[in-house]
Amino acid sequence: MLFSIGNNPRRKVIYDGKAKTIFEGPEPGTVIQYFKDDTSAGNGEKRDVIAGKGVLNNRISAHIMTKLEGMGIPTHFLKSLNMREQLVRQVEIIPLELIVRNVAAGSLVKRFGMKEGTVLNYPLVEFYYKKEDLGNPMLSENHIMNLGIADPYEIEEMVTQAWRINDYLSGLFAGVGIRLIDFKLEFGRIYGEYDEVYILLADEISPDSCRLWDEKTGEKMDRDRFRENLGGFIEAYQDVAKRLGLIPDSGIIQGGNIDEQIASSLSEIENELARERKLRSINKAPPSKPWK
Ligand code: ADP
Ligand code: AIR
Repeated sequence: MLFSIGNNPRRKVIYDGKAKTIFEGPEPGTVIQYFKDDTSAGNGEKRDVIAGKGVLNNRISAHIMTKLEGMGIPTHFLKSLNMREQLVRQVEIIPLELIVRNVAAGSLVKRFGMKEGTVLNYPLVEFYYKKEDLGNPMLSENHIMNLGIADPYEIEEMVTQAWRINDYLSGLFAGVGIRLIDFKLEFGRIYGEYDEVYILLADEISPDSCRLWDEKTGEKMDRDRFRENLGGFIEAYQDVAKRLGLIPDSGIIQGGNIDEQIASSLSEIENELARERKLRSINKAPPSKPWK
């Protein structure tokens, strides 16, 4: 297999993050996302390695991105390559985290003194600056424009997609007995031949980036299990994957060990629409260099 291991010395690392490594892709304009088992909280202050987390997140994110593409939301995801890797379009990441919230939890509770579990009257979209040395501060749209992070057209596109993603994902998870409390999105730009801009959903959507509560028991099924030392972390992630029908009911991780045979035999996920879709440019003006 051409792309099999994450630390293949022949492959160029573009970025080594807390949860994923980004490698150079096989074709121009593509990169490979390698999902690690490294787990962190509080911007990396608390860390651990939890066997199988990367495999589950790779699979869950590939599934969700493909579903979103089917809803007409352009994503970076192209196809899964193996149990830990996926081929995605390389984008210029817009250094923002869009957080969508349906229910008060996490930093919303801390910042505004709300009671955890309060259903929000109006789903909320917040922006945070993806800049760890500044502590990822919260931003307004006006900050985003003034700092030159994104322009009003791009902001509108990201927010519109965020609402649609929230509607779709709330239904997807409700269908398997899970409440979508909140989640984080990242978007990126790609440029067309006339320098027109297209916005794609990037990064991952998984229990690392969402808050997911069991509908009946209220049990947390996401990274808060790690943040709050609740135990049963990998079991919860595995349960999410099982309910979505992405792994067999017997699971792929037992007693802290991943069953490599089952994990590597999981069917591949391909986002056929991503190759076919004619992307919609959010260009503000007609192409400036039509002769190019
Ligand atoms: P962190 O940067 O917080 O350590 P990760 O470990 O998840 O996070 O690293 C993955 C990095 O790859 C993130 O910084 C993310 O913005 C970036 N990224 C995600 N999708 C793409 C893409 N399609 N093209 C380029 N970079 C991407
Ligand atoms: N998140 C925020 N930064 C990174 C991630 N993954 C996610 C959290 C949570 C949501 O964004 O996992 O689902 C809101 O986080 P918080 O801490 O602002 O309440």
